[in-house]
Amino acid sequence: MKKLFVPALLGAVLFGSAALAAPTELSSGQFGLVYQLFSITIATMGASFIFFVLGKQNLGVKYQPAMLVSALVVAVACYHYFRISGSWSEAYTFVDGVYKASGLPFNDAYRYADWVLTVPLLLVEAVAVLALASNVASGMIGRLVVAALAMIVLGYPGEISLDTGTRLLWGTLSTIPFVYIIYTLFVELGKSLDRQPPRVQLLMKNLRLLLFASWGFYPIAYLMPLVFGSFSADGVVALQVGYSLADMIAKAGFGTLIYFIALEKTKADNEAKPGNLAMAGD
Ligand SMILES: *C/C=C(C)/C=C/C=C(C)/C=C/C1=C(C)CCCC1(C)C
Repeated sequence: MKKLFVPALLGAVLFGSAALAAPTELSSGQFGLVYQLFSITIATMGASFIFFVLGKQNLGVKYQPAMLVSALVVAVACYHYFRISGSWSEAYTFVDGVYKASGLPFNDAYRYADWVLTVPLLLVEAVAVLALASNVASGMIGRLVVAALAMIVLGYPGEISLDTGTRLLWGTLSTIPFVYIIYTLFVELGKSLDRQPPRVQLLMKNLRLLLFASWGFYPIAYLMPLVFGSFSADGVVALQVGYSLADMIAKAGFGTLIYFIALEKTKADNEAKPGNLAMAGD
């Protein structure tokens, strides 16, 4: 199964990358909003990379790999936002007070290439945190990663299509593995809650909320071109704004919460050690 998804996706990305449409004209407000947001996203990803690398030192050894994965996720995203932002600038030229299509396509395939790398890493991160809290089935991460790749591969043909029916069809197919992932994480995160100290419990509840709110944002952003009319200026702006906000929360925000969970657990481990050896470890 896994062997099929990767070549299929690479094929889709290569095939589709030249075919991405962008509206022929944007107001300077529309162009600028997306441009500024890409810029803020680059800054957020870069700053959180430094935070995760430096913060790792404050954590117990067993919590450090999760921070390393967080750092990788935001580094990969930072690079891709550079490319996305560059492509956005190249796709438009400023003429007579408006931004007109330059003829170079806006290449949104960077976004899907980014997801192929960062979504499996985020799942590894989520499962790593769970593994510290409960006995997670060993096959779970493999199934989640396959589902994530299926979700992205199935979403891509719809993303690059100008046709409403095509967009809805692939979007619906992509939602099937999406629901599986969300359901699995919801159940597993719920199970691990009772075994946590109260402070960690509250943070884990916030983590669950953040995960569902941010991941749930992607399919909504995906629908924006349909809400505003297929590839209208407003639709494309709403889609880019939605994906960028969701990415900041799902990557930088998620990693930051995991840092604070790991910090609390490190403290709890240290408190448990000297007086009560029998209780140490979890
Ligand atoms: C860092 C990037 C993340 C966490 C990306 C997550 C992406 C999704 C949850 C995308 C989901 C989609 C659907 C559920 C249906 C429509 C197509 C997608 C791919 C936008």
